[in-house]
Amino acid sequence: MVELTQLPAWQTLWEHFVEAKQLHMRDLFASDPQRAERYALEVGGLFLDYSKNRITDSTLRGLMALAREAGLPARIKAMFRGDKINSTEQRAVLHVALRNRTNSPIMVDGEDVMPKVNSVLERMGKFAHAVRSGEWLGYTNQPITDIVNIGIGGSDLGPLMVCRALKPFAHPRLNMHFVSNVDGAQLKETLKKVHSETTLFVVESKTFTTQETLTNALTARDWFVHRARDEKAVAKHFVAVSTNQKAVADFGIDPSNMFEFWDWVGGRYSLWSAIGLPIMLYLGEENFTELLNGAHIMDQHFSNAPFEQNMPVLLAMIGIWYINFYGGGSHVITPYDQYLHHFPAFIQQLDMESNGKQTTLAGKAVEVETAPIIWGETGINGQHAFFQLLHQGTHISPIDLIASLTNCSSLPGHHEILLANVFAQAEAFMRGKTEQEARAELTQQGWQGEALEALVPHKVFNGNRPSNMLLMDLLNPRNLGSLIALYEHKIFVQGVIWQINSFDQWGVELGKQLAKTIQAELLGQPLSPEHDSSTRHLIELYRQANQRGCT
Ligand code: G6Q
Repeated sequence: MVELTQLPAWQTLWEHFVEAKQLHMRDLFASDPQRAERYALEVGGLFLDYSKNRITDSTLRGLMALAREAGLPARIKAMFRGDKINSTEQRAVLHVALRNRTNSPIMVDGEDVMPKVNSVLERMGKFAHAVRSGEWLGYTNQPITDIVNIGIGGSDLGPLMVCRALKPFAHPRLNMHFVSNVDGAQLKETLKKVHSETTLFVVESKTFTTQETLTNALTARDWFVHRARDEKAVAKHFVAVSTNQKAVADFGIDPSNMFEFWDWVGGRYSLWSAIGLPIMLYLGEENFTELLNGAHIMDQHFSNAPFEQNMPVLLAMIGIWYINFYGGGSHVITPYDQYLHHFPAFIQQLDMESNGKQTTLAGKAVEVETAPIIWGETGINGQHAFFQLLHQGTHISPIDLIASLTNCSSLPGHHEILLANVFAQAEAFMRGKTEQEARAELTQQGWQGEALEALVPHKVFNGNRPSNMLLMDLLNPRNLGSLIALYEHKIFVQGVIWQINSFDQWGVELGKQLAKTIQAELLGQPLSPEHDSSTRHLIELYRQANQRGCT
């Protein structure tokens, strides 16, 4: 594999960058009245306006050439075909199979995975129907009113984000709770809100060895058995989602209450699998299917559309332009939609755990920056907090602005304010305010002389700050499915360009290993001589505090 920095397109892009970095988007818009029209794209229910980026036709030509030279067409085919592209774990990467609505065969180790996928979906559907209809009864013959999902990372963030995003589609009887943190506060506060007789616990863990999840699940089980006074009642109130049947059985959950998935589903890509069970319970089978349909639309688009009109490829390559050429190592996600409150955190894991890598597939150190730091918050709140840095700070942080066009709020006036703000922010980022404009504005307000001149520099906005506008007609299951799949594929494309494996996560291991030793030491075992002085001191502080107790 030719190294990225040796590819001809990489060199050409650097030559182009020397000129391109002088350009201002104001001028690009002024010189091309068709720019917004030309740099826009619609896929399913998603509309992308990428015109407010520091790009020209030459930039896009160069970036698409780079994608081709980096072997992207072959890598896309390899993923969809079920090749073991997660090479460090020797696994296929097949979240696309989970939403393969055409059911075309996808082979892993000589076996078509589609029958297994469909059979688990069917079981999930039956179970969800039983719970939602009130047919599934708790140990005192009452229907379920509360579902508590216990899981962390990929076994939490996806279901959490989707359930919160699609709350208006939820069953009116059901309340959905999520417990991920091993800090007992989260479980304790959740258990205060629910009743053992009407609560269903869904324990989600791909490996079923994750300490946080198993600790929370055991505590929840004890809490439940203490109230039900009957071990057998657990079968009506605990189900598991895992790839590890033995560990589920050892934990005490009847394997007939287990929903299966497979090692070719990565944790952060797993909401489409049985890990989506809480989504199906809360929103119903039909809405879950719509979520899959939306993702499938994006999958088909991604694998078939020419790169120049391919939404994930465009977003990924424009991202590469900023990260690797402008040196902008941060990317902001701002939904102008309260229901998408958890979306930035979900994308943060998806991107940073996938592409936060420093070793290429060939085992060498990468020569370029990889994953940007992903951060964000609902946009309108962000405007009153961190947008100052985006407008006048010294970093380049491209921003994705996400909103729904149709006003579905029953509260008059709100949606217009929201949308006016998202459009205005994109315009302000692009256009900025020149010194001349700032001076004229202040003069009109009555400022003059030294006071005027002292204020002018502070009122200048350089503009030329990149943003992508992602719009949906409505935030519904189908459009959300497409939106999530868009980011999944964008991240995959960037991983291909950087020649890294986007589907492992060895970086989370070291801390876990060390925590095991420290946990024993907190409980009184002698301190390991291998600790540094800071860690030893921290452990001592813990011991002293716990001798004093909580009063
Ligand atoms: C995701 C990661 C990670 C994982 C959690 C939970 O891709 O691998 O976030 O999902 O560590 O793991 P389990 O599902 O095995 O409990």
